[in-house]
Amino acid sequence: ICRELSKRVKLPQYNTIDDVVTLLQNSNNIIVLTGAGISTSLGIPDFRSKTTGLYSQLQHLGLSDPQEVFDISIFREDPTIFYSIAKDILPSTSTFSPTHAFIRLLQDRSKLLTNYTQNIDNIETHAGILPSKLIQCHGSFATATCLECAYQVPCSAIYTDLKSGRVARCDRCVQSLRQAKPTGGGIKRKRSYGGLPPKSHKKKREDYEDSTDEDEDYEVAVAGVMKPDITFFGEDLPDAFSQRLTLHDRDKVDLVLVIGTSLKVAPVSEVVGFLPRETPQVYISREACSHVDFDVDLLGDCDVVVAELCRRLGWELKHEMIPHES
Ligand code: CNA
Repeated sequence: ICRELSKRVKLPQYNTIDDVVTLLQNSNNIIVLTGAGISTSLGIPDFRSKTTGLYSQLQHLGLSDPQEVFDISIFREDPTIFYSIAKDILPSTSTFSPTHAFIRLLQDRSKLLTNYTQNIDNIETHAGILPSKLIQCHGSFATATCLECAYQVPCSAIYTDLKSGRVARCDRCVQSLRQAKPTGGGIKRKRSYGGLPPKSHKKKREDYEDSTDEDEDYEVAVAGVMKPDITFFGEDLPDAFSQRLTLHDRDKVDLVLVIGTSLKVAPVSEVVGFLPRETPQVYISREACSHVDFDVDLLGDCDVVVAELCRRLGWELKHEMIPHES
């Protein structure tokens, strides 16, 4: 009850951008909680921005709810839905935004406790955020795993499939299908049709009997589906998320920066309320977050806001997207 009451009382002493500058100067255990908004300047759409967000572009898939693209039970039923849009959120760049550079700067200045990112683009790694400082709450595109046999590969192995919108299949499953195949080769192919094929297909089926290409097509078509190791709705978050938060960070944190997220996806949306209320909480995003009462809202483009914070702090934030003062 005390926590709930205190949550409603805004800490009075922090209101302005200069208060945030002072907080940044004095804090040494900062939690930075990030979302898709920190990567939009790199051309990766977020989910919920009104005209540019992925959800507004998904109407054509005929889904009742665009979140279904990332629903694990729907993925298991029909992975083509996810694969048809994966290329839109797949990072094709190893660059990072000024906001990623800012988080790296906090790390270099020994001020970063943990960067909890909801992003799956793995760009924090390109920016040099150390694995020991990074929790990828929703996994990432760095690796992919077979739903059938749990074989894991780096995502580079299925990159071509992701880019072309084709469902990636497991190499190891393809191999074992080949090894299990009887020498005649025809039995498995016939099972796939579940009975006699329509007459019009007969010639084609006969052709299959001697066709290596068709054998390969079949083997690939029934092999295990590769799923990038991102956390879909309906899947558990990595254990490291709650372990780090409860056992490592909660008692140490002295400042919370929430950047570029609508805070609408649980359980990450509950992190701010879970941390001690006496810890100052700052929100940096384009629009205010109506369901969380932050001490300070710095509204605007996050790259611009962090550049301005660094300018006032006298910290050099090196990035090609930030104009240099002459
Ligand atoms: P969201 O719900 O789309 O919210 C993004 C927020 O950022 C919105 O409130 C925007 O107004 C704001 N925003 C967008 N661009 C900027 C900008 N340049 N400066 C400041 N604010 C900006 O996305 P969330 O991250 O809150 O939702 C969590 C989802 C999104 C996670 O499951 C992610 O996996 C998922 N996602 C990740 C990526 C990525 O990895 N880059 C891309 C798209 C979606």
